[in-house]
Amino acid sequence: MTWKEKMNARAAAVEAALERLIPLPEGYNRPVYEAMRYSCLGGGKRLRGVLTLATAKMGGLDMKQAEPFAAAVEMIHAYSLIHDDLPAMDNDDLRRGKPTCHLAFDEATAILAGDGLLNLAFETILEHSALSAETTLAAMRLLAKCSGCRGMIGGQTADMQAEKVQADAALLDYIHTHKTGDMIEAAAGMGVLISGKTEYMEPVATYARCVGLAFQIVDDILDVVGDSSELGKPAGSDAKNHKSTYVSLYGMEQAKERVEHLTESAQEAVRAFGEEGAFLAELANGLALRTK
Ligand code: GRG
Repeated sequence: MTWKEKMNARAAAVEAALERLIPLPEGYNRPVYEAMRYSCLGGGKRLRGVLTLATAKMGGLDMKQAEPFAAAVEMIHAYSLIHDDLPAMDNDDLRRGKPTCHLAFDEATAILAGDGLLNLAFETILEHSALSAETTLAAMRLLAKCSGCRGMIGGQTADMQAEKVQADAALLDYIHTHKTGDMIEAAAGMGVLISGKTEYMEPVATYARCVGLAFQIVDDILDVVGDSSELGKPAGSDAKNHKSTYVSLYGMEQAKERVEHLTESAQEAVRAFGEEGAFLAELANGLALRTK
């Protein structure tokens, strides 16, 4: 199997787990489940979930046992996208090629769907983890920290500040590290923790930090050169919103060079880890070259 075939098979496994784990809409709370399923299913690259499956397998765990953790990280990611798209934040119309949640439903339902996915993520791990309480809690602790105020929410908060002041390199670095990078680190780190191979934690964290930053810089590049229909969201929105990005601060050439350098460092960090290390290295390369 090529890495791309592996990626697709694993993304399909994450999708199937989400399909099983997000309740079917019924009863008086039906709209919130409809909105959760609308935004979380049938779209997205499933990068974070696949990272959890891959690092778990790298540490010797059966990937099936990693599925609740992979689904949980994707639920939190989907919640963050729903809330990020709200009128109070980025006020976006298009996400994953479809109208954003607050347009397909309404603003209140979109807020609740995001909240619902956040809670369901932790409930999913608690209900479906087949691992020891200690291991399960270690993974949950990492996920809670990386998605919380010291992590993704912190990065989003700083990002909102950057709409009021021109971001300098330090602020931009904080935003990129926390808004995007921390969830990638949580995804990869949880796989390691649940596999019990804690000696892999440091190299995998290095890998995730490099991939996370490269991923965000590519996002900034695609906002300039990407195609809205391929991206499934509007291109050019950073410039429209006068937002500082890696490209606006350092220029396109330097941004591309940084992506290359970070990708090499990511690959170096996992080089020694056999077949799954090779998969992670190929994945890092695929993300650097992505067009959506
Ligand atoms: C609202 C608390 C809160 C946080 C929002 C993740 C985030 C924080 C905002 C998303 C804004 C954004 C477009 C960031 C750029 C990088 C990024 C996270 C892109 C989306 O991730 P992909 O490309 O999405 O992996 P898919 O749809 O493939 O899952």
